Amino acid sequence: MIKPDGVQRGLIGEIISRFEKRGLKIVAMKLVKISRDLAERQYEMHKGKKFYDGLIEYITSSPAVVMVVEGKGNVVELVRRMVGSTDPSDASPGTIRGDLSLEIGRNVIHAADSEENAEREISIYFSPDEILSYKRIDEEWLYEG
Ligand code: IDP
Ligand code: MG
Repeated sequence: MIKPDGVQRGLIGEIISRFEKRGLKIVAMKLVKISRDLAERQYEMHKGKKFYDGLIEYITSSPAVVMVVEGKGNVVELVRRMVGSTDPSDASPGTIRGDLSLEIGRNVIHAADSEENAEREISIYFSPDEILSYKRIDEEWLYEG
C-alpha cells in the first residue's frame, strides 16, 4: 500500500515504478480512501499500542493506493527488503523508505510481513475477481526457466 503521504507527495509513480522495473507483476491495484473499519482490520495486531490511534488517523486521512504484486519465489520477503526498515531513519539508501521518507509515522508504504498476512490483507481490499491473471511479455527474460 502506498500510504496517504506517498499519494499526497506525488510518489505513486516512483513507487510503482520500482516494483515494475524489478520485474514483479501487478495483478490488482486501486486508489481508495480507507475507512476506519478497514484500517482497524488491517492493523488489528497493533491495537492497544501507543502509536495505534495516530496510525489509524494517518492511514484514513486521505487516499491510498492498494495493490497486489506477484512473482516467483518469496515475494513477501523481496518486497519487504525493497520497502526497508519501519523507521526511515534506519532504512538503507536504495530502499523505498530509505530514499523517500524521514519519520516512522510517515513512512510512505506498507507491505505485508508474511504470506498469511498478505492473504489476509488482500482479502480486506480486494474481491477475488479483482485479482487478475496474465503474463508479462518479459517473463521469459526475468526468469531463467
Ligand atoms: P511495518 O510497516 O514495517 O510492518 P509495523 O511495526 O508493523 O511496521 O508498524 C506498522 C506501522 O505503524 C508502521 O509502518 C508505521 O506507519 C506505524 N508505526 C509503527 N511504530 C510507530 C511509532 O513508534 N510511531 C509512529 N508510528 C509507528
Ligand atoms: Mg507490519
